Amino acid sequence: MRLLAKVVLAGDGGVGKTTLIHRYITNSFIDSTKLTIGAAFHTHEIQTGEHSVLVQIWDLGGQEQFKKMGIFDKYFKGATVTVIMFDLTRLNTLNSIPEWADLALNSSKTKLILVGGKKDLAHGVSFELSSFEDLNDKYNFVKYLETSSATGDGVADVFQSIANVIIDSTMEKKQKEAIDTIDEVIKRPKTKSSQKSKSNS
Ligand SMILES: Nc1nc2c(ncn2[C@@H]2O[C@H](COP(=O)(O)OP(=O)(O)O)[C@@H](O)[C@H]2O)c(=O)[nH]1
Ligand SMILES: [Mg+2]
Repeated sequence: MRLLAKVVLAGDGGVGKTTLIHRYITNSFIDSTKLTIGAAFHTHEIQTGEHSVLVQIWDLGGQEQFKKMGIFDKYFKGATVTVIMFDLTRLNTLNSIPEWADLALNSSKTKLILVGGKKDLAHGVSFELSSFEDLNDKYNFVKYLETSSATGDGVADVFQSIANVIIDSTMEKKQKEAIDTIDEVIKRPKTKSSQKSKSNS
């Protein structure tokens, strides 16, 4: 199966979103606060088993500070997966998770993946999905992962998880469509023409 999906990165400025994409795509670490990918989105193909998932990854490019101004409708619209990132070395970045999650869910039916970045600098600070019980009750994260773009730790896992979510969502959607079709067929009273077309097929 070949799929295409929009993936959006969210999270406060400086948590490591741009560096994470860069690490994944080029397998290198750039230690610069001014890193820009120079485009609204990056396209990348993720191979997973027999499936190939083409993801369009949207990065905020420094506009994180405007999150209260309601300019993000287009940014999140149509997203299949949103990665909400916080910084394991600045735990106040956890406080913004609900805002980012609400912004994403207000504009799309996206699934959410939570990522704690800069694991290499975190001096052992580490969480599990169960650590975020209240948040998770509300937002139902598909997964929680910790990453280091400096060492590469956990980076590939994020993108594998993204691909898996896209594959699962597509399967679910197809299944739902199939069930809807069956429901429709079952509910529809049999007419002469539908009988006829059935025997013809
Ligand atoms: N040591 C370390 N530094 C990181 C990591 N991720 C990002 N940084 C640094 O943190 C700063 C902000 O990263 P950036 O990707 O620009 O954050 P963004 O604003 O969320 O896109 C940069 O100086 C990065 O080099 C990481 O995993 N480990
Ligand atoms: Mg950035």
